[in-house]
Amino acid sequence: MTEERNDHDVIVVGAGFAGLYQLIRLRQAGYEVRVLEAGGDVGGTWYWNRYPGARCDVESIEYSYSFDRTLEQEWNWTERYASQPEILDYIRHVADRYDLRRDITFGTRVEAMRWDDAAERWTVRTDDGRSRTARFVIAATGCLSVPSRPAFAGMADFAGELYWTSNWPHDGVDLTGKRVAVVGTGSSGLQTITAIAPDVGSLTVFQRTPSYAVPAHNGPIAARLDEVKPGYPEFREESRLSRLGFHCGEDETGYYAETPAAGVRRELDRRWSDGGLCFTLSFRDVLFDADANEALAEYVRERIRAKVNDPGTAEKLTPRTYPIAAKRMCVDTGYFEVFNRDNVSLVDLGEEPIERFTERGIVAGDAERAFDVIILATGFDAMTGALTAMDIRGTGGALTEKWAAGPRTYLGLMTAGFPNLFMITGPQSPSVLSNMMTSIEYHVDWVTTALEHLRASGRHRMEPDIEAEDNWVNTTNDVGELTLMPRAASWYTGANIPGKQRVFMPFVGGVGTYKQIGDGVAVAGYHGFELT
Ligand code: N01
Repeated sequence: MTEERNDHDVIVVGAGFAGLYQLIRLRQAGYEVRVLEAGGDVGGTWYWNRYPGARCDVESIEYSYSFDRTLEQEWNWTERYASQPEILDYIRHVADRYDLRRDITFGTRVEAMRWDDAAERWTVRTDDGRSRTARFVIAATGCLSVPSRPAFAGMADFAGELYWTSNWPHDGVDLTGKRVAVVGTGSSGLQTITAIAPDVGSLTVFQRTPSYAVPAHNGPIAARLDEVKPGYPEFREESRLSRLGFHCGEDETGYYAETPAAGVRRELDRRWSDGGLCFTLSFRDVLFDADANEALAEYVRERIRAKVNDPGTAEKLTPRTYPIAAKRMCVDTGYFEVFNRDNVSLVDLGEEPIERFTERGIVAGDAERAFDVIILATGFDAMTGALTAMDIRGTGGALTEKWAAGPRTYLGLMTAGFPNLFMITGPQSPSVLSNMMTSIEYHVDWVTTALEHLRASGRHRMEPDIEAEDNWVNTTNDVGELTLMPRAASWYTGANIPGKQRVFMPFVGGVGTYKQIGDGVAVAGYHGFELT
């Protein structure tokens, strides 16, 4: 075996969808690349989040690579929404097909990066004590990759099994007949609860905030694939120019154009029976106008009441405290109906807060409930967590200091004072408000083209100028403030992490608009970046 070298053209951090595509593009462009990955294999989020029922909430024909026409023709998704095992099979297939693993070091977590201004290189230190250098570093570290792990009092005392959905055992867990608790009712919690309810002995759901959820209407998609595949390139191009990075039928009208109520109802019924996240685009003012938003919210509440037999339980499951879509919507496959089962019960943490864990289970309100298994689905330190978890030092100090009051980036691609460090789907880009595959491919292509431009023009250093960055931060904040989204205590704002500065982090102007801006910046000679 040859000794792995220590100096590279480019180091890519992360071997999920972003890191793998970045490796492919850089290889094609003739760069020598090393990918560093903490997990034992490729897959990123789909490698770690193996909990029962894990599934993508963007349709499989959209949530897949578009860069290779042969790949997109030869791969056949089986369901409208792909399950985690199928997505992992796909990403492994990609790794095999392009022989990617030879440039990836697995089981290695990046702990620190330091910029050497004289050498104009990054030194990257990993948890095996090793240091490598590279001219460029590309953080393909994901937006939802650092779990939030609240420390409940007495957690260590619990004598049963305790699992996090974000780091599910690879061999699976046998929950048959067991007394199971799930804490957390975001997408991960909803999917877990729906999947395990029929198998467990009893299931107790600990809910802090109820979620709005739209039905998936999942099912086989062979016929749809036959329809889309002949025109896949055009289909993908439409996605790239759309609002969310996938098709939603964006000929939507404004809410007031559809009043009186019959028109509103007709549109909501239509979107509901189509299923999926496009429900939030029923009217173009849903994110801007409180009445339009409330019309959607009330429609979902009515649906919840119709699904849940016990009115008291239905009311507890009904979201009322934040605008619909201001927190990430969930896409469900029978979640609310689960609460009609005799073996399922709901604990509203507003009425009965968790006091502590004990050897036997959980004390909430006045009651101790005993469990064999506790599952925590408590979310992530989103968007900035993976970047600030590394000790990154640029020309002016640490990234954590620079971002103490919230992330500051230019286009979500770079941050001033950290030359030659790129982020794929970084904060202040559409990222989590879009089909991640569309946004990943756009960023990877943009970064690769920028590196080629540097090389062709005999330059080797790039960073945003501070004025361009300030303008972009203001633009992102201003566009965010125009919407109802900052009104929810969501992970989009960092509100789920105690002590994290509350700032609305994604760019909400839409994927197509963002692409036009990013393309324009590049065409204008990387306007707002210093290239030296
Ligand atoms: O995390 P979340 P997630 N005590 O933050 C609760 C993507 N994803 O992993 O709302 C008690 O949404 C918390 O309560 P609250 C998708 O983008 C996609 O489920 O903060 N409860 C909330 O109920 C998604 O949005 C897919 O009041 C506590 C839950 O835990 C994102 O990942 C599947 C608590 C966390 O929900 C994150 O989803 C899975 C505490 N101390 C994930 N702390 C699909 O593609 C937190 N909670 C379908």
